[in-house]
Amino acid sequence: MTGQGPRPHGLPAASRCLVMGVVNVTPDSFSDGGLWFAADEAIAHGLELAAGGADIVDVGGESTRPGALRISEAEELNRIVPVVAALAASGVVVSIDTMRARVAERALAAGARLVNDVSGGLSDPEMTALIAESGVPYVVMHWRGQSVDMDTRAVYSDVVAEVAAELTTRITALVAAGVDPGKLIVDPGLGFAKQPAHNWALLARLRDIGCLPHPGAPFPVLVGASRKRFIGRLLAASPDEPRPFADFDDATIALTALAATAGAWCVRVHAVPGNADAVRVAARWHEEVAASAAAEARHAEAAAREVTR
Ligand code: PMM
Repeated sequence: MTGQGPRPHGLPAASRCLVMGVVNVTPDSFSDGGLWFAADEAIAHGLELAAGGADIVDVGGESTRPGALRISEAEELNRIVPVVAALAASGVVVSIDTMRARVAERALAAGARLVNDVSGGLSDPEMTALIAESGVPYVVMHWRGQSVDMDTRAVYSDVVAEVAAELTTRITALVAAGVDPGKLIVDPGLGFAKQPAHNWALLARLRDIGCLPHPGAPFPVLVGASRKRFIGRLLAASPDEPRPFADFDDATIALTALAATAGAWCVRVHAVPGNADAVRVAARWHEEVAASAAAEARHAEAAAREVTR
């Protein structure tokens, strides 16, 4: 069902899974911290991602890697505003990755078109009102607390059911506050208060994450698996020898193809071109599967008509 699922209003529409390229304007993000910390480098990188096939470029100023401490709002604004403004002025569809309402507001004023909040509105009580008033598409990620100690919250008896229930609670609160459910995108929050086994269980049941028991479902699903630790664990030569981040990109592309085939609306990735190829391959594969299923149904119908004649 790649590209055939629900789509939020106000964002690029394609008959395939979309690709969101990541620009972390941070000194300490998990896989690319410090690489694009200067505004001109971040802008050049965002333009490169767009030229390489990113449908959306996600700009973030605060690292959310496990153990990360918060930075000040002023520092976050200094990092992201010039980057968002320059990319948006160049025609790039920009998403702002922030947990702060004031940062989201400034980014929207600078031209951002989507708010990506890893806390799903739980970190800043003012975020919900901003999203309701601005009417922009909003990513509601599953989150259980700030990164500094999130690993201690990775305790589930049924991770898919609990993540779905907690996302439903967030969606109910957002819609009650006036947010249009047609603008909501859900995200299972891979790596956020999740052990590797939790991430794999969520990936295997992606459809359940979109099909929440709430009016407006199924919701578009965003998947952020790129370069996350659970991939390095899977591919480690031995448990104490994790793969370096730079070597995760081929596995990320494989996950992208699988997520697109499972109906993901968008994948959030660091290295764009290979993932942009993968979503196109998945879409063409899906198109053929759908065409051959339709042909089979037509044949079965014709055969049934022959029998009843
Ligand atoms: N992961 C990170 C940051 N932002 N946003 C969404 N919606 N989903 C994610 O999985 C996600 C995110 C952390 O990744 P990075 O620091 O390696 O970019």
